Amino acid sequence: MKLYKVALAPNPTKVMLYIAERDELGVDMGIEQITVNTVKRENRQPEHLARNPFGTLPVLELDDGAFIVESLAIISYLEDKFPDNPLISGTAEEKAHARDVERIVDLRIASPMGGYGHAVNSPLGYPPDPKRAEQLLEQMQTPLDYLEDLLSDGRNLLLGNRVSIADCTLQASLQFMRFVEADVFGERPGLRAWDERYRQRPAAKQVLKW
Ligand SMILES: N[C@@H](CCC(=O)N[C@@H](CS)C(=O)NCC(=O)O)C(=O)O
Repeated sequence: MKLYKVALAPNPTKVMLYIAERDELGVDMGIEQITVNTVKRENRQPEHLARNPFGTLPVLELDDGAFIVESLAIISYLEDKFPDNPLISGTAEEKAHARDVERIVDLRIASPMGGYGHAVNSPLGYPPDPKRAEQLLEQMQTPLDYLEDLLSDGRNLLLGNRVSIADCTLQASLQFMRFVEADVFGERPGLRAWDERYRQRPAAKQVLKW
């Protein structure tokens, strides 16, 4: 299998962290990782559009030549394909909670965070937009409080003491925040401590460049 990815971008980084975490758990999925340079617009060239008509990353190419083009679908596929030591584990209720928290992180935090980064200090050169930045920051307050509340019982990671896909999704977006020198956590010591802890993990040290 091949993972087409690019460093720094949150959705590919989410999958790269997931693969590195599974690797730490002893699951070698044998995935070759290939960079597609988005700055050079390689993701909009016919070669990549043949893999994914939407031109986005990540893309997982299966051994039979099929492609999966959504980051969460890639993770779900790898959970099914390599069922030993999965990241989504436990009872049906625990698995539902793990997926729920990941969706909350992705849809309610990571998504506005991407826009926020571009509104304050766009690496693609978009002009600063303080009004939009303020609106997006406002949108993130309730979900950030939700995570701070989860962490208030002293757990190490978002779902407890075992790494989850929510940790991967949140950290992948925070790398982008660090790159654009933005900070959305405010007065949330639990999230700040989680961030420090997560970045000490071998998977984080291997994948994160910022
Ligand atoms: N819903 C998709 C979103 C993928 C996505 O938007 N990827 C971004 C990087 S984080 C991308 O490829 N952007 C380049 C482009 O759209 O040209 C997923 O979860 O994989």
